[in-house]
Amino acid sequence: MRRVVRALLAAALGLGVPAPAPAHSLLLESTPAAGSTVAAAPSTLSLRFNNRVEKLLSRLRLSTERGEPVRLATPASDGAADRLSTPLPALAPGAYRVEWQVLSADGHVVSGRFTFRVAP
Ligand SMILES: [Cu+2]
Repeated sequence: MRRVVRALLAAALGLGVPAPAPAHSLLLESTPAAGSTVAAAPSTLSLRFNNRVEKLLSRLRLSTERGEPVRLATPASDGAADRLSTPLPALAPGAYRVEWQVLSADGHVVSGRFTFRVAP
């Protein structure tokens, strides 16, 4: 009896385990870099991933340290397949938060966030 319960439990848990995903997107680097302070306001926000991302189904969001959204253009659909880039408006000195969400080549949605600072 107990063995049956254990087997059922294992089967139920097994359903929740995702298949191995070698093509899962990871953020490798960005400009500005995560946690960095840049001396001059950057003109472009660029994120590089470990593989191709579906740009039309990916999102970049930027907000100030007070949580006010900074309006961004749609990430460029040209350029390298593993990059998301968008031109930035003139950023005042202060801290900014980048939130990204991408659809990986393997179909998984991956998201993350980081901050950078524009020096006064
Ligand atoms: Cu994945």
